[in-house]
Amino acid sequence: MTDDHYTARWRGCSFLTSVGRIEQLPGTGRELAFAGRSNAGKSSVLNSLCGQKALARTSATPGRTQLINLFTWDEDARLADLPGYGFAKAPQKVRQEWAYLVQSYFEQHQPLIGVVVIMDVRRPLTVLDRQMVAWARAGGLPVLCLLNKADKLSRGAGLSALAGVRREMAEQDAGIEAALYSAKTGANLDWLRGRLGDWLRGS
Ligand SMILES: Nc1nc2c(ncn2[C@@H]2O[C@H](COP(=O)(O)OP(=O)(O)OP(=O)(O)O)[C@@H](O)[C@H]2O)c(=O)[nH]1
Ligand SMILES: [Mg+2]
Repeated sequence: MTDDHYTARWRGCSFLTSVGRIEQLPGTGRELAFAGRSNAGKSSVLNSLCGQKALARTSATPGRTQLINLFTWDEDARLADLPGYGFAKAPQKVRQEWAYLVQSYFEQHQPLIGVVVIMDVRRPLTVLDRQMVAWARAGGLPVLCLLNKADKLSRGAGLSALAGVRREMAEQDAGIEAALYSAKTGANLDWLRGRLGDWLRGS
C-alpha cells in the first residue's frame, strides 16, 4: 500500500460508459466490481471513494435499467458499478435478467480482478448478498464484504457485526475479507482506498 492511498487516482475517476451486455465491456485491463443490495449505499460508497458528490448517480426507478456503469480509475484499470438487487417490487423477468448478467459477468469476464459487496451493517449477508459472494468465489475472485453505514451503530455493535460476518465467511474460504465503512463520515476511507488501490494495481 502506498502512503497516499492512491488518493489522486481515486479523485481523478471519471465516468466511462454504461453497458447492458457483458460483450460490450472492454476485454482488456483490470476491472473491480461493486455490487450491493439496493439502498445499501453503493452509489454513496463510490462517490466517497472518488471524492465526488455525484459520480455515481442514484437511479430514479430501481430495477428498471439493468446496466453496468464503468468508471476509469487509471489507464489500465476500471471500476464497474453493477445493478442493485433485492428490491421487493422487481418483476421476475428483471430478476432473472439480473441473475444472468451478474453470473455470466463473474464467470466469464477476463479483466475482472475482484468484487466489493456493499451491505448495510445493520442487515448484513442477505440471501442475495450470499449469492453474490458465492458467484464471485465460483469465478475465483477475491471478495471484500463492506459493511456500510457503520455510523448508524455504536462502535461495539459495529465490531460485533463485523466479527459475525468474518466468522461466517471464514468458514467458507480464505478469499473473503470484511471491513466496516461509512460513506457518510468517511470512516475507514483511507484504508479502503489503499486496499482497493492495491487490487487495481495488482500489488
Ligand atoms: N447514515 C448513512 N447513510 C448512508 C450511508 N451510505 C449511504 N447512505 C444513505 O442511504 C441511502 C441510499 O444510498 P445510495 O448510495 O443511493 O444507495 P444505493 O445502494 O446506490 O441505492 P440504489 O442505487 O437505489 O440501489 C441514501 O439516503 C444515502 O444517503 C452511510 O454510510 N451512512
Ligand atoms: Mg445507486
